[in-house]
Amino acid sequence: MTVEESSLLAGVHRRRNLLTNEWVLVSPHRTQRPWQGQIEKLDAITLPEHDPNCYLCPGNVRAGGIQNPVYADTFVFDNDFAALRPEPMMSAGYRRGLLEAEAESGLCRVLCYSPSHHLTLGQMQPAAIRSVIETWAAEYAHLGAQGDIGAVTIFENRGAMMGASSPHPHGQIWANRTVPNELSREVRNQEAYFQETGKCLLCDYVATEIAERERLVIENDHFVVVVPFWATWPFETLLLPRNHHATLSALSTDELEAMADVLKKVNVCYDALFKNPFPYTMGLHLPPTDGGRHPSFHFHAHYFPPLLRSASIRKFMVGYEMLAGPQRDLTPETAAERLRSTI
Ligand code: H2U
Ligand code: ZN
Repeated sequence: MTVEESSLLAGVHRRRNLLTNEWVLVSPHRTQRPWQGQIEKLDAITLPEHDPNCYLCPGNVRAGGIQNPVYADTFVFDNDFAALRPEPMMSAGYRRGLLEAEAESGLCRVLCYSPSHHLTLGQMQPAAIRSVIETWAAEYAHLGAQGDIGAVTIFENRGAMMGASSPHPHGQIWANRTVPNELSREVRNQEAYFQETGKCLLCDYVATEIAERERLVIENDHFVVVVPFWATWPFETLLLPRNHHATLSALSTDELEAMADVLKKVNVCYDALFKNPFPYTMGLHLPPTDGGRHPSFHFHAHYFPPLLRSASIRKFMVGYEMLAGPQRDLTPETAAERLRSTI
């Protein structure tokens, strides 16, 4: 980076998100502002291995009345309060002048990562984390193969601050008939780059981050975790395979192990930052299962953590973010440096 370029990034500037094609406003000087606002309550740190009141623990009865098996590995079930249902509630589209609606259908599943109530991905054994990845791959393949499913979104809400309903290690899987907004924008931008250059956007982006190094947080032979150049959330990260892979099922055994390794490390790193379990929404972007070919798609995982200054002070996406666009204070480079310093 030239001196002129680095001084530009030290002042107020905006950066383009390559995946969404949106601009993010960066105001590095604002990290100094005082805070007399909301202080969050922290989650309990010590949890039992089995909680008789947990809906997700092995052998317990769930809120809908169904009993969980005494599972020993991962466990997947249909969400008892699913947002999507297999049969459309409306049989046709709705159009009244400007007003438009259409039927949506699909399935929602819940995935327990482990029978142990108190574990996090960062505390699980590598083989158990591999098993979570294999379950993600199997669910994506199985749900995506159903003719009426256009996209499968796999995600985890961690911590009460991010709306997780239970501390038991778990995530969710939503399978839609249509392709949701975020995925559709990412598909469009990866496809546009591919059409223009004949190359994969995220392969080129990984190469850029490996060359520049300043936003790299974790790396091994097959994966990298970076604070993306366009990060919106203060400590947002992006986990990417170095090789061009559209889906999880394309990973070799070595790559699977490497992915388990970085999933564990990113968790440990986040928890170390404020010496507390770090809340986030983490999710995988996998190609649409709409029957189309998506050669430009490079799978990846986003981590969107809300914390800003400490374990109890979060970034609020309000005011300007709601009315104008995303804005951040500390630079992605500073965030990456702080995350790296915990390792
Ligand atoms: P969250 O913690 O991210 O909310 O995910 C838990 C999901 O588990 C949630 O969507 C479902 C909720 O509907 N759930 C059941 O299906 N059955 C239960 O007995 C408890 C929770
Ligand atoms: Zn539990």
